Amino acid sequence: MSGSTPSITLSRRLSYLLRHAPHEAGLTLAPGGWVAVEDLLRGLAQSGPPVSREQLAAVVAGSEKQRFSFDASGERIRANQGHSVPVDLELLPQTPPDVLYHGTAAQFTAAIFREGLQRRQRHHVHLSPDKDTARTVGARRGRPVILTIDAAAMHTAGHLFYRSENGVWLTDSVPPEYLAVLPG
Ligand code: HQG
Repeated sequence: MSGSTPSITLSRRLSYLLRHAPHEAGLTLAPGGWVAVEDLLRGLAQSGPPVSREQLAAVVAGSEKQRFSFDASGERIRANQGHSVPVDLELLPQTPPDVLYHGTAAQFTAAIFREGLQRRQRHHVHLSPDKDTARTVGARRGRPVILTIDAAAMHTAGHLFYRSENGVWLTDSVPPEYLAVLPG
């Protein structure tokens, strides 16, 4: 992509391979979404410009959204969330904060209040604990609208919530009765 720094380009390649198309680099995600670093580096070299271990480590450490992580040994890597390929991230259900936020764009709100929030291509609906993140996410697609989610009521009603390693809250869907537009 023109104008992107090498680390953004690599971050995008990693997101693509580790979340959406591991097979394109000959990779298979193990439970938890893990792949061996060695296999990833080989797969990257086979599917585009080669990448060194140091470059990989720099992108993982430099990702402001902590999109990727190494395991404790440093020999395996995964995307923390956002997958479209089937993978069990082995997250445990957790009690969410009472209120969570979802940033979307104005053109989607009518459908969202009809059908609820749906996970679309991803494994889960992504929710954030803060409004600013929600606003940034919503602004990617149009005029941002921030929705509040009554996570406490959903939790009481038996909906499961998971927290990914980078602080994003995940759930299967949010029915319309738990949603409201944040004024302003
Ligand atoms: C919308 C990025 C109509 C939903 C971001 C969203 C985030 C509906 C879009 C992370 C709908 C799906 C996730 C319904 C949901 N009718 N529209 N019933 N239900 N939608 O990208 O939450 O850079 O799959 O509001 O920063 O926008 O990938 O989800 O607009 O953290 O690390 O359908 O992706 O992070 O879009 O973004 P997405 P999202 P990364």
